[in-house]
Amino acid sequence: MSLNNQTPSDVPSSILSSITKLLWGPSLPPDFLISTVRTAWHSTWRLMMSQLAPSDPSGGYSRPASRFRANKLPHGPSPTSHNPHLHLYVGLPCPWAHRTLVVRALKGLEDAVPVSVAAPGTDGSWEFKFNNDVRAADKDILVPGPDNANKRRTLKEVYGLRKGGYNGRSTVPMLWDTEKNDVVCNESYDIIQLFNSGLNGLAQNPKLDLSPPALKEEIEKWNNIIYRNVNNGVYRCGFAQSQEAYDKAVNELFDTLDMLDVHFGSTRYLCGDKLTLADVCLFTTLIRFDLVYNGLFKCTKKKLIEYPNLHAYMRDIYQIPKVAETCNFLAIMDGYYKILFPLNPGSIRPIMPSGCEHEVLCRPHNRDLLSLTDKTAEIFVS
Ligand SMILES: N[C@@H](CCC(=O)N[C@@H](CS)C(=O)NCC(=O)O)C(=O)O
Repeated sequence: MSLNNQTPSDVPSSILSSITKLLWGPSLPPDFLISTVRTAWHSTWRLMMSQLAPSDPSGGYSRPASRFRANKLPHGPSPTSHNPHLHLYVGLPCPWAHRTLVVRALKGLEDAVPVSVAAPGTDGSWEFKFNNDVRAADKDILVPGPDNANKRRTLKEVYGLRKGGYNGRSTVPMLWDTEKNDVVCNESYDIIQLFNSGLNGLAQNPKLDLSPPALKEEIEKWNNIIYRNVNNGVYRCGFAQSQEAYDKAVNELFDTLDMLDVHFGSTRYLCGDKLTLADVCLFTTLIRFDLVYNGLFKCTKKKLIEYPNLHAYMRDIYQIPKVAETCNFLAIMDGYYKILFPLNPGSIRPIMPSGCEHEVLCRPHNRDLLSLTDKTAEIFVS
């Protein structure tokens, strides 16, 4: 082919192959090619991972602490406030934000706390959509949309509106005070505690208590195990930067899932017959397990569907009225597979694994038979 027939993109590769021929003959020695590319790719990967996921010296993922904690905020709304001017920012792929959507739905806080749903942009930061371009099969399922409170383009801009500005990570979930124009809190557990008991004057379901005093200690015990080994455990697998760190995380994760599967053989929810905040926190990780963590985060020892009791437990919670509408599977898969570039450079979203479909999750779970007291579901959602 003459140079004149070449497209512009052919030219650099033709120059490269001429140089290669001059230096090495007809082709590069394979060892040299592989070791050069491996070194370059590995250094680039390490650099990208250090931005995505800070690690400790052993290569283990070390999650940064949330900056705005409800209990530390001097100007947060009074928990009993009747007009708290709150607005919730979430992203659908995020398991931490998903907790707040589930508790908001169960407590019937949709009118009291309006929501704006952001979507991940190509650089991983959260942005708002003006046309709903993340499709949902069901019209009731939440989809990304505009910023209904501040009319901004990105979540970073919203964080930046607070007095004194903000340069840190613009994470979801984030609870915003529309009167004071300030961040109330960006830590999911604080937000679900506030939704559970702090806004009962506005909730359609004020009697539902997902953290009753008698169960607080047990809830905390479960949260401590599940946060480390499961909620953050899947991230410790996916973001591990050494074999040693991955092995530790993956063994702790599956040991805990094995233990939970046994536990759920005789108990309906984590703390007995009553759904609690600890169940909500476990649910939002389980619902993503086969969809994204099993493949992308290398949580490969087993699929969740291979755990009969855990899978039925997840279906039980999925089938509580209004919970399924908070689960947008396509947005979850896109959010992980298309955005976490260092883990999936080709950005190809795999086909949905069988067993993750709405129809499968609606199959009978028969877990009400395990309830010791009231055999009917404990959750009454208005
Ligand atoms: N500890 C926080 C974690 C929140 C979090 O890490 N959110 C992620 C999405 S899953 C995020 O918004 N990341 C954006 C960023 O780090 O810039 C919580 O529980 O609320």
